[in-house]
Amino acid sequence: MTTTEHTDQVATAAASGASATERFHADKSPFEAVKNTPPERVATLINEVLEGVHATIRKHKVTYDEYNALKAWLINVGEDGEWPLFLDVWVEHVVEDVATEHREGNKGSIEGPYYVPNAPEQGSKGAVPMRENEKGDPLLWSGQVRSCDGTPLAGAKVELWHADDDGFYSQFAPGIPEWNLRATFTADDEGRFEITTIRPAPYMIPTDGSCGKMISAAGWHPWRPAHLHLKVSAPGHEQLTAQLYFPGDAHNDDDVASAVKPELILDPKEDGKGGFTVDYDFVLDPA
Ligand code: MBD
Ligand code: FE
Repeated sequence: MTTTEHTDQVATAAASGASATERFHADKSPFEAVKNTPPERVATLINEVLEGVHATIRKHKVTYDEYNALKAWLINVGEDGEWPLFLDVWVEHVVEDVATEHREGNKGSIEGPYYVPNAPEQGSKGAVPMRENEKGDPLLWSGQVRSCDGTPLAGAKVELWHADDDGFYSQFAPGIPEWNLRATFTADDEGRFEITTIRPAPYMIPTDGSCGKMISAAGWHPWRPAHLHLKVSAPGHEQLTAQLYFPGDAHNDDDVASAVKPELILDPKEDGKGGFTVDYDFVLDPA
């Protein structure tokens, strides 16, 4: 098995997949949310997906070997716990587009599989929890949360989570403190916040799991550009889920998860001490 060395332990696709699957079961109750969906809608959606599959089989004369390869792969995705990863990488961006197309405020982006609620509260100004010698270029980010009409949103919550300088997320890769690079900030009376963190590394889909095998079988690449994940919320407003990116990243134009939008690329300035400062504000749509 190919694994990535990390501290004294190894990050395997199956271990991070199992954590992501467990996280999903713990935080979301999807069957509750859709239990009143009318049968006609359920039938329409399932039929259209199946018709798409049938059409592909006929058009490309899919063989029994290929059908069995698909069957084996689908079984393995579940065994590797990689359904959250697969769906968030190849499907969620369209759900997100549809869910937010009415917005006038900030563009959002997908949540992905690695959000954990209730990260430690740091007030309006502070550093995200990090290790004593956390690797990565320091980043000081100042911003303000406003409503669409320009009103500052005092007390808005800014939840931030991101990968470390090796591209690993706490609680999903081994050997990282529980809340490393995860925090909740509360905007001050003017809706402002100031966050100290480090620049994350690009993220690579694990190559030893089922998603990685599909990627290499198709001749694709496994990379997401470096990104910060956010959820921004304030009473009376729609919650914003977003990601922010860094200019010049090799994968801003071909993110495997199709989740980059030009409005979400930061404009960091060198601080002359090896780090960066950046300003980025959020505008939330009234609910
Ligand atoms: C990530 O870090 C991520 O943000 C997404 C969407 C999918 C896989 C890994
Ligand atoms: Fe991510």
